[in-house]
Amino acid sequence: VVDVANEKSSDVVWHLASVSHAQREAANGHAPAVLWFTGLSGSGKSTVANAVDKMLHDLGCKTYVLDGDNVRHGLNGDLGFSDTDRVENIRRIGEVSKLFVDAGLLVSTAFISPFVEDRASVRAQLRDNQFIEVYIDTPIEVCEQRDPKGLYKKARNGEIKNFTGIDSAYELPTSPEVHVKTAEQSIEACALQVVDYLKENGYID
Ligand code: PPS
Repeated sequence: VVDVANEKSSDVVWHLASVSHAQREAANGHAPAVLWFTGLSGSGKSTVANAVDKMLHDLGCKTYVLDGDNVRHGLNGDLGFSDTDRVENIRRIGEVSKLFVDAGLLVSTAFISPFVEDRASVRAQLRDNQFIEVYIDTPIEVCEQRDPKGLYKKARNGEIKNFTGIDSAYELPTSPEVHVKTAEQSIEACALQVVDYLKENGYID
């Protein structure tokens, strides 16, 4: 029995774009890329990503932020925090990021994205240099002390299961393009570190 609904139809034809990548890049005045922020809950991913977004916007770049909590209310509202759901969460975000990059934007994504393999598959789907991994490296003790949503407390009490860093894995990035330590410098300095990477590598002027 063939499940027709799940088969990719041969009637689906990929439309060629009438505006080229080069034309989009020239109009935007910068190269497109995804700034993939990864790190523990409470590490500062969203805060640094939004600070970077503001700096880039002020420089005249076309930008957007995809944020964990927001996306989980909409597009990924059907997903929880099992390993399988986290894999699907990141797969979908990867696809959405690819569309934003195709549109010529500098898109910042702020998801824990705990598994090396999932981050690697998003990278593999983009062209060279279009995936910039930004590791928000904040010790778990600091994240737990910050505990902005009270989730670490709940995880320690057993009220939340599968909490990253407690009873669910976070696989460390091995060679991130940018390595940010929020416990050692200000948010502004962290954001500047990312913006400087983009300048030094010719994404922006
Ligand atoms: S993942 O692992 O990439 O799929 O997670 P993500 O989509 O980034 O969602 C993380 C936010 O969800 C809240 N939350 C949890 N995080 C980790 N583990 C468990 N079990 C969990 N339950 C809820 C938490 O607020 C995370 O937000 P951040 O911004 O990371 O603190």
